[in-house]
Amino acid sequence: MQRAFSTHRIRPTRELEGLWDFSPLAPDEQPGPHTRYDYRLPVPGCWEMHPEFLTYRGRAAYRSAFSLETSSTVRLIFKGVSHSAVVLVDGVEVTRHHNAYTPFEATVANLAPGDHELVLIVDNRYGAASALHVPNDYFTYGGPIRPVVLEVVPATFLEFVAFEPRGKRGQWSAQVTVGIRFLTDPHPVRLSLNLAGSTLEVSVAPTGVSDSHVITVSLPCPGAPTWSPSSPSLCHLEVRLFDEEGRPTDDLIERVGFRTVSWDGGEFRLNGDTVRLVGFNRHEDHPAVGAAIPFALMVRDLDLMQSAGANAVRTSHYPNDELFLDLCDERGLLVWEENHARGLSLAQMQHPLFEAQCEAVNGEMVGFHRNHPSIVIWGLLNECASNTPEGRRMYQAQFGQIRRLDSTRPVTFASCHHGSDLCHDLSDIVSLNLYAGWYEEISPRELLDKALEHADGHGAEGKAVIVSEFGADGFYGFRDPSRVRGSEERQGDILAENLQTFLADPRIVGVFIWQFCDCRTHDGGGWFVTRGRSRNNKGVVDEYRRPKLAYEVVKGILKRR
Ligand code: ADA
Repeated sequence: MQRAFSTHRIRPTRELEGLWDFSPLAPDEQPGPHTRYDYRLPVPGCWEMHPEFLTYRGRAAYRSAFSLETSSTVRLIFKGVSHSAVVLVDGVEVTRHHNAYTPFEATVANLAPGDHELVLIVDNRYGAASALHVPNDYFTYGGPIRPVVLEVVPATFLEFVAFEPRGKRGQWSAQVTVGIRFLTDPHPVRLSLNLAGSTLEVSVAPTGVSDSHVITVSLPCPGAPTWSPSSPSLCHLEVRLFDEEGRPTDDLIERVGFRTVSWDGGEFRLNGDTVRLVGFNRHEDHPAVGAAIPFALMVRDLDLMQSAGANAVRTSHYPNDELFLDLCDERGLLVWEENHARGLSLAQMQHPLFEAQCEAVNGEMVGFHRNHPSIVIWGLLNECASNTPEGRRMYQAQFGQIRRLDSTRPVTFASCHHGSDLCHDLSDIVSLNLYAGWYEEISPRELLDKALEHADGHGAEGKAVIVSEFGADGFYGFRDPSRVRGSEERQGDILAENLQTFLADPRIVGVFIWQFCDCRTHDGGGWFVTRGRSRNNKGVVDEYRRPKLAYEVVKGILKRR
């Protein structure tokens, strides 16, 4: 299931889910007629869920087929392939991509009627081609972890629709940007836009020879409902494309919400009202499905988070599945969505592909996800080298890129360099990861004061502050009356003290508990040996979503707020 609503009424769309042929590949092997596909694996899915590939790190080919009634142009959309992909249609490469957690597409023109072969070469190795996927405190799986979609498009089709709400309750209007793609010579076209009872017809006369044309229009929508956590009203924005005879040839439907976000004066406001974000950091991980989280499990995670009293979630440390974001839109859960990077050292940031791969992820994250009203913060580069001049240059570049793409949401990053961070002046909101009582033997109040004192002297003064992580290990089922480290009791104590301290401080506009569920980590030496069970055990529920004592502790505090 790719989305929670239909994105087309006219454009034929099918999801290529099911069992695909599967074959592991040698390092330089190209799939071809010689390839023996001895396995059938589910798509979406991760190969680590198959008993023979539990720890396989390498290359593999997934193969499927599709058939076309007539000569057609198809658009293949991959919602997430972990972690690098090469796509072949009938043996010819049509696109390649790095990063598990953002969508990408390939348009293949004029395919003949009949059967076609689709091969996806997936690589989950670390190394020279991979700056963002490194052995880390979460697990990088192998495979198409999110849906694959096939659309049949006309020679001129709608490429994207971007929505920006303008105004306020009772006086809403929309700024809508539409991308049109011409596979033949650009020619005049007509569009209609429908949103919240308003309609607009637009004639577009592209100039030049570019195969893509972008127009921006304004649509008054005075009657549009306002989206808020307590009343998450959504509207369908339907764009249609017409041929010269006035027949509709293509469409694109988005689901949007009218709301504003503001972050000046040390506050965080939604529709002008002060809101405090309270919630969890969440990894997309489960022992039975890896990172290929099915719809029912997304719903379960959201039920658990919301019934604990959360109004927000941070997609640590990568953009999430669009279906999850759809659910957040529907439920009014506020989302901090962040790009893909966790704890990279300066040397890792100096990987020759790092900047280009980040730029691509940022573009895809904002480009594909900007229409979700639930996303209220963009985050970047969690705990990377923001304490070095070279790191600062890279943070600055990425802040600039994201702001150029979207100026309607604040941009932040979560810092662990208390006392030495050089980037707080770049951030709209200052976000601090504070592990008082766990990594640091200090009270939450003292650690927060220490971190703020430095931050305020380095560009944070007057800015809203979020405690973006705090937490402690708690091994599910390990109860101990002496409340030792790792016991469920101790985890509950540490979370309670931190949470109560931060909630009592009016400057803190958001708190995100580390973390919602235990997650698998890289299985290695060095600091990874501190990860008992090769898991990050700081979840308030374990990897199977069984609540720990801490879940009830947090719920008790949040419900009393
Ligand atoms: C960091 C990091 C998280 C996680 C956490 C921990 O703050 O951002 O991904 O690794 O520490 O559990 O130590």
